[in-house]
Amino acid sequence: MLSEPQIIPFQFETVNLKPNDYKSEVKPIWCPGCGDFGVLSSFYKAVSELGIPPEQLVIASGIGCSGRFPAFCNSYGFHGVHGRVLPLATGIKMARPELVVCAVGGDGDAFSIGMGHFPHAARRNVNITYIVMDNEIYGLTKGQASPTSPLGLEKKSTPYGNVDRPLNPLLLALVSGATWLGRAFSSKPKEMTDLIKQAIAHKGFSFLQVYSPCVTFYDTYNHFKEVTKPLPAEHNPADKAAAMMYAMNEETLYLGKYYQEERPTYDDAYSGVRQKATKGAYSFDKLMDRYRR
Ligand SMILES: Cc1ncc(C[n+]2csc(CCOP(=O)(O)OP(=O)(O)O)c2C)c(N)n1
Ligand code: SF4
Ligand SMILES: [Mg+2]
Repeated sequence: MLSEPQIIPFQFETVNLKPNDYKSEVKPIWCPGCGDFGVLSSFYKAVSELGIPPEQLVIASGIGCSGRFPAFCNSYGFHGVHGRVLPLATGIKMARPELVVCAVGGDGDAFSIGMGHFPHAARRNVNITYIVMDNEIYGLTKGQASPTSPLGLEKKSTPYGNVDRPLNPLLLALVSGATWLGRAFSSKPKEMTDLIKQAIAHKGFSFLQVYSPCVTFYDTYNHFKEVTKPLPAEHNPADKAAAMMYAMNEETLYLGKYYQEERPTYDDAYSGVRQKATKGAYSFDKLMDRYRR
């Protein structure tokens, strides 16, 4: 069952635009059938239904096929360097807290080179939305194993089978302190749109893992159709232990909203520090006083 997102009071007037109004003039160059097309369509729909003015929306990305995402959106965008999307998005949010900031990227970008940033963004509860298009492979560099590739996967970088156990992004986010967690599948657009809306509407660090198959280097459409299932209707997203239990299930991969909690955000906490810093012992005026005497 789809749930209504709780809309945060945005600091701007919402607008009435169609999903197509969020499309840029740049046409996606993904391979036909790539799951990322579905994620992009759901994203257009989600921001249109939330009424976010394009000039109040920033999309930051890392490097990978998925990292091309901001170019296809009529909004502000920043295609950063590999693995650094979270510091980038954090900086944007700290400098312009009134903007809606979304970070997007792939599983390699997020959990290989960018891994050091993930638990920290989660524990700080930066008020941004992070959408990881997880195809369990490095797509852009033509099919090497990633940290979410299954054991035994035979690909160019693992011709005798992958011996690295995959990590579990949802569990990692949960234990690190993310305050909103969900999982979607690019072939389930309605549910995915609803989850993107909820993730953006949540005040705090929202993490959405989207299974988004790479048809060219690792076609997992049939696999995910078989093993995914909606979270049971009775699951209470305030129950962290239950969220953990569902996230640990490796046979059935549950889709939906796993967890949500309200906790002060990093940007709010930092605005308190800023206020103190302008008046306290280390304020610019107080420091300058030393030289005025
Ligand atoms: C510093 C650095 N190291 C390595 C690369 C090469 N590189 C580009 S994208 C990528 C991985 C892409 O995989 P993923 O993040 O899963 O994105 P996908 O293409 O699957 O969407 C790598 C290793 C790079 N661009 N920069
Ligand atoms: S290589 Fe894979 S991830 Fe990249 S655009 Fe093609 S299908 Fe999508
Ligand atoms: Mg990938």
